[in-house]
Amino acid sequence: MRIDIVTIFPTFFDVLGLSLIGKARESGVLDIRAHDLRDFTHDRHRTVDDTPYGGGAGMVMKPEPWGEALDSLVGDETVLIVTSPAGEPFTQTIARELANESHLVFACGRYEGIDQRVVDHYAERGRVRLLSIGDYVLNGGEVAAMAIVEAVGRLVPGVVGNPASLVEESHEDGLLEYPSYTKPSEWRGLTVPPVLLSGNHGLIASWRHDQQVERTRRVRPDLLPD
Ligand code: 6GU
Repeated sequence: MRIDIVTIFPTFFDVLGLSLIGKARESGVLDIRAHDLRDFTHDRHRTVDDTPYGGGAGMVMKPEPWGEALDSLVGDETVLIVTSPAGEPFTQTIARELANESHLVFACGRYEGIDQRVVDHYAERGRVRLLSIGDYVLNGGEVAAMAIVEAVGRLVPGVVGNPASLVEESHEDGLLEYPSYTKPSEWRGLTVPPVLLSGNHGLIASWRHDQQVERTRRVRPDLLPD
């Protein structure tokens, strides 16, 4: 999968050279490139923002640098992802959809966002998704894009070594994951639930499912059917 990221802070994405995503890049499974939006400006100050029409606080990102940057990257196969607190909530379901794509382009907004015509222009010509990673405000879309790249990237075949580890995770079956334990069997007076030492795999599976339901009911009742 090819991933292009357009941002005014391309070095933000240097951390994608680490860990599993970094290994997948070295092996060629993921081709991730960060591009500096300012390289698509033509004035001496490399200006990317201006004051909002209609007034108000803050600055808006100008459409022209975005148009030049995205024209150079977006093709017929591309899904353009615009990170925005006003976007649709990003979920594991969307991560699975995006993991089937061959090319993602991320547009990371800063300030009060990108001129709306940029989204409208590319939505008329291809596939665009406005995505938010949660109900809180970040200073820009970079951290959100990073979260989406990691959530999608690890679902691309060959990125996570053992595909079985992708199955029993929070959100994969609509529930939070069950609690996990490893050795020693007693630590600071706390013991491991005896069922996990029983060797009875049917009993363990049913205990884990109960734990998932109980945890989800307690912490995220919104995920459970009514
Ligand atoms: Cl995608 N961008 C910004 N700036 N803030 C956010 C967000 C995105 N998702 C949640 N908060």
